[in-house]
Amino acid sequence: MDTRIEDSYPTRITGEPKPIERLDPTVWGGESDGPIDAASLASHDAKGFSIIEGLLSPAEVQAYWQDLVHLTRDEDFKSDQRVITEKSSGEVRSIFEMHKISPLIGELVRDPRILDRARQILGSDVYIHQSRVNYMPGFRGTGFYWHSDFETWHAEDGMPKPRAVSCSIALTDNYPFNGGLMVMPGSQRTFLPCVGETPDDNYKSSLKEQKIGLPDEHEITKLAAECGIEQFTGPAGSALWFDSNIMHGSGNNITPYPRSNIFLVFSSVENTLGEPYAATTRRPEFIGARDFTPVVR
Ligand code: 6CS
Ligand code: FE
Repeated sequence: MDTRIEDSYPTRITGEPKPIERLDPTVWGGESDGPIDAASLASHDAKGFSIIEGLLSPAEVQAYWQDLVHLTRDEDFKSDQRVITEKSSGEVRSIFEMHKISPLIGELVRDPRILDRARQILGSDVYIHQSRVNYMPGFRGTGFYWHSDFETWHAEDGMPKPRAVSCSIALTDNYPFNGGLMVMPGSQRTFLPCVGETPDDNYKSSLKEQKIGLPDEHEITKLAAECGIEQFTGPAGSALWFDSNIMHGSGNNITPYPRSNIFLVFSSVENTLGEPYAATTRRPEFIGARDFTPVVR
């Protein structure tokens, strides 16, 4: 009997990658399932992302920012495996599992302004797949090349479907010139398989600089021509909700202004992780959580 699990989104392949049309919805809930009105829900469904200015107040953001500054100043904490440093400068690039490290962020995931939107978009109870802060420091902050998060979460964490959504909250002002996140509107409806086998312990290098799981330039060019490119900019406290499979990336930051954002990744309790679809071993749980307990207020 063929025990291989059915894989609707094969990736990390050899040979010629062919785009796959997404089989799954972008928005799973309806207007009556939460705070997002019908027009905003329809726009998120079409574009795969939505922006809410002022989701958090400046005072709230200041508290989260202080938490982050305190953490990045703690030399001992820098040796924690959840802290990813910049390849060149050694400065903090990301801190994972922030919802467990920071009680404030642990509360934020339960905040109705966040939780109710995640449940509405995913149309079910939700669990936290991953949380992180991407610090993107000034002068030497390096970006993230074009990619789909779902491609990695499917290949390396065993996430079956793109029934997950990220909420990126700006802790500092996000400008076009300090590494603001770029997205291709509507690209979430196309799954781009990537060529190349997943190396063992790939996460030890991919979180510093992703080399595997990147679509080829020809496919990125076609997608950009079809979808265009938009950018998330806005004052601290603004939030970008984006689909797990939207093509996105960010440039380097050589300005004096850090572009530090919290990322909270919600997945549906109908979309729990199995075995990796294209990797030999699971990634650590601080990257791909395996506690599928629904987040409740
Ligand atoms: O591998 C991951 O889970 C991470 N990599 C990227 C480039 N974005 C999503 C996530 O933080
Ligand atoms: Fe990403």
